[in-house]
Amino acid sequence: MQPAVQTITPELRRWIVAQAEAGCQPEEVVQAMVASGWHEDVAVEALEQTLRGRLEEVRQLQLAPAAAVPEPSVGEGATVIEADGHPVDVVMALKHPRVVVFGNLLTAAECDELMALSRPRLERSETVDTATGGSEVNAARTSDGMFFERGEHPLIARIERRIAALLNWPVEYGEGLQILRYRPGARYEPHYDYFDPEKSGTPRILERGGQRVGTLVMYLNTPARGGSTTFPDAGLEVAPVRGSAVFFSYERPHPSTRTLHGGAPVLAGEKWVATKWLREGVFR
Ligand code: PD2
Ligand code: ZN
Repeated sequence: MQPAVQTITPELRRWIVAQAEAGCQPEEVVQAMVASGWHEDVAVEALEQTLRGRLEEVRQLQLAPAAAVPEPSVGEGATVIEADGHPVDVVMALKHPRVVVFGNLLTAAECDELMALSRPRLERSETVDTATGGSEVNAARTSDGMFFERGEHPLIARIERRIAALLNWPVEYGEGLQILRYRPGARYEPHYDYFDPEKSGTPRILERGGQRVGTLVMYLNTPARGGSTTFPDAGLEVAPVRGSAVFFSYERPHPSTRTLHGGAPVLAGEKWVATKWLREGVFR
């Protein structure tokens, strides 16, 4: 028996939406709720509220305009892209989700220098907390990390110019480069890189350059085993190979972009990556 005051929980909402999307008639849903102890009037109210809300969500989704996104010039079958004077190999491209894998984006010497510069500054990784706009230690990411300021070192500035040329996206729209080091067993649970529009802290985060619209993960070493970057919705795994990189873009902050991605556990050795996140506008 349900309590006298019956509240419409998120689980109940999800269940109602699932029933509706599976083609159940409203009367059947109400009947099922009544059979499991809900008062009929509360069941009808819950159904109405939930489906009205869902309709609004779907409307907003349809109306949400696609943002412009970074895009490398791979159109005419380019196998190499000259980016700020540095030849970058095009290894693989996927349309949806938009994913492009590059080879030789960074030289071995650049990878070594990035690791050396960041090593003394590594700390247990924090992620932006969309509930508050602050940052928090995230159990889903068991790596150590740090951020460089944009242009803080000649090497960083050179890499940022190369990325801007490669992805046709202004240097000023990029966040500072993030370095992550994964030890054996460390991983990064699948997630989206855009900021969840439903979270209360997101408007604060968006004041600095708007939404993230693209990600470039560059591999600074080749782990002995494991550590690929996975895209579960595309069945894609990108092997972490020193100097290569995976780029993906997302024109709206929504799972329909199929950009769910994670870092598979590192099974042997360490994994080092540098991530460049690209915003819609100038990141200050
Ligand atoms: O290190 C990775 O493979 C990885 C996976 C998922 C990095 C990121 N996300 C990221 O930096 O956002
Ligand atoms: Zn990510």
